[in-house]
Amino acid sequence: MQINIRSTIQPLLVSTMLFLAACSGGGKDATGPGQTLPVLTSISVSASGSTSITPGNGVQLSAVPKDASGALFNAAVTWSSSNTAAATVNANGLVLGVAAGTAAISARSGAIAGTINVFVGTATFPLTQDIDMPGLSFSPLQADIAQGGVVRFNFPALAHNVIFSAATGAPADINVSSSTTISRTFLAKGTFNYTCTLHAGMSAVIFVH
Ligand SMILES: [Cu+2]
Repeated sequence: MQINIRSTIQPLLVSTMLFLAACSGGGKDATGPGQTLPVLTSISVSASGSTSITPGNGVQLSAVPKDASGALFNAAVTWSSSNTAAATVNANGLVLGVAAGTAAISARSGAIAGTINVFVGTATFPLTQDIDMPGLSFSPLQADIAQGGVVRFNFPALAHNVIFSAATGAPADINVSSSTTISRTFLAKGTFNYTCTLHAGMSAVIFVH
């Protein structure tokens, strides 16, 4: 990118020196006789992946500053988000989804900026989830469900129980059971740990979103 500027400047050197002597100054907007030094005209912003993301997930953006002819222009950019409640962006253009919404992510250098819209959707979680009990364990060990979702505890021939840790909105415990399926509905969002008190180390967790 530096090469573009130099290759334009050097042929201009003699005439520019005369020009600068007359004008005393001249930044990158200075013009020499018959020629114009390149100036930053646009910044194009692109994404390495989908710009529809979910909270907690991200997408990498890149910015390409260009001059009027479309050639690369050497300029550092500053990233910003129009809606940090929906998505944030770091100094390197990495966007992180925060919550549902839309954010215009901009790369700016002086008066020139490029923008791309990022859409943050809420992740969808299942309304039903089966928990099996192979051996002396719950499976899956971690389950994510939507608020109001139902978890079906599938008890094998070997007896277990399901005892929830104290938590607001935790459903009723399930007493020692075998060869049956017993469901619990999770009406509150939160993290619900549970154990089988018959078997040491047999514990798992349900995240309600
Ligand atoms: Cu058990």
